[in-house]
Amino acid sequence: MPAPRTLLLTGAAGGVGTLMRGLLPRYGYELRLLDVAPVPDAPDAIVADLADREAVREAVRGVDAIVHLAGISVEAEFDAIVAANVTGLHRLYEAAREEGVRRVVFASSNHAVGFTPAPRDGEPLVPITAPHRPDTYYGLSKCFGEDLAQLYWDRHGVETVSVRIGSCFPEPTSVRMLSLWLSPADCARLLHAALTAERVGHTVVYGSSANTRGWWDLAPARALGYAPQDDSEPYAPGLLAARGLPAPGSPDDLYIGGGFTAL
Ligand code: NAI
Ligand code: 15L
Repeated sequence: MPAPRTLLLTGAAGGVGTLMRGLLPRYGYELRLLDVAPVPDAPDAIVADLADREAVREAVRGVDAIVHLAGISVEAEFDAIVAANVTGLHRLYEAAREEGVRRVVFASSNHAVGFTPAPRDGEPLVPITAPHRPDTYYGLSKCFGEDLAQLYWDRHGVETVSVRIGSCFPEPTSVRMLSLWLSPADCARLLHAALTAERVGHTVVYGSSANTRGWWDLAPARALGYAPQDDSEPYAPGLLAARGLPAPGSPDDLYIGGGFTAL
């Protein structure tokens, strides 16, 4: 598809949204911002809940693509998760369909496959074909999101790249994150690849940097044109000295989802 120019960035007030507001314009995008919370230093941002059908439809009108980060990003009460991450997501896709927006990048999560065993040294990387194994209601909502994206491709021709983000923060802050870290710069690279790749249909990829201790097969993301430049390894000596390896049999030792599997 032609490179999108105008993007709706939902969740613009959040952690990843704030980082991407700084980085995505370097790729030539013009951003329209939406969040239920006010977006600092962005007086033009749309302050609206995903539940607000009219506001969401107006927000998507005229954009070339959507980067969808908004939603509850941790474990919470089931009803709250459903409102934001299930009903809210449906509102967004309906608006995209109605307004003719052809490409969405959906922020899925490692917690959609959180009960997948973390590979040991020498074991194969986790393939993208690994089945859903949500570790929380939050992870379950991301499984739903991936399936909703598939439905909107098959039924309505709205393309999506679902990115199962590992841990996107300025730096890794735990030993587990050494395997899952997605640096902000690599996140922007991956979003750009997902926005510009041809004919993605619905494609699911893992989203991490090129971590020496990485757990995931990044081939599907690389096939979109993603070329990660960062590696968490420089943070390893400090984190290991401060925290040591996860205790054998602990959630961080056993599972990709780490502590979420024990909430
Ligand atoms: P965050 O919690 O910092 O930001 C989420 C934003 O969505 C917030 O600003 C919040 O106000 C907004 N929001 C929540 N409910 C909303 C609603 N009903 N309507 C409109 N806006 C709403 O989360 P973060 O860390 O920035 O994550 C962004 C996305 O990426 C989330 O979907 C999260 O699940 C996903 N993700 C993030 C990871 C990370 O490492 N930060 C890892 C895996 C997935
Ligand atoms: C996520 O899905 C969360 O949104 C984020 O806050 C982190 O907890 C991340 O996963 C992680 O697993 O490190």
